[in-house]
Amino acid sequence: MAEEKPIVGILMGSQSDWPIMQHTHDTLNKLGIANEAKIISAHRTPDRLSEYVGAAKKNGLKVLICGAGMSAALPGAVAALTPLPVLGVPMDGKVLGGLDAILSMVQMPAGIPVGTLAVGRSGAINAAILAASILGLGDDTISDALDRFRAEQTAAVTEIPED
Ligand code: RP5
Repeated sequence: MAEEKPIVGILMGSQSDWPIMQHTHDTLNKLGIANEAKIISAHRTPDRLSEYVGAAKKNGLKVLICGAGMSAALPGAVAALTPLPVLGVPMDGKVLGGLDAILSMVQMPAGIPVGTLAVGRSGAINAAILAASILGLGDDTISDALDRFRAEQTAAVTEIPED
């Protein structure tokens, strides 16, 4: 059977971001949302960035999720090149525990938004869930998958803490 065409692009500035961004990939898979992951750096691979993002909408991508650390320029540079929704995930485990990255991502100039999530694993998971919320507005299958995901999450929370 042919693979489904990705509708979410997961971009990251470095291979070293993958252990965190894998949570985005896994969560999108749980939600049944076709996705692809690419290493694209605003600073180290600027041509790859403009080629991929320039063609993203035409290629059927609907949301781009960008993980980056340190100066974390990737989501801003991506957002500058496309009208698609861009979500940013600041990396932890780098300098200043990710504070540098979140401040860089969140401080976009008016006119070019990046939806910035929490630092690290929580942000990576929530970026996938937020992408599902956006996509679910126009897709009942994704909307239903998100409802199920949230119901299962609620059912998994025990009322009494275990030893
Ligand atoms: C950013 O700086 C990347 O997103 C990554 O978090 C960091 C560089 O990491 P290394 O490739 O040096 O591990 O561009």
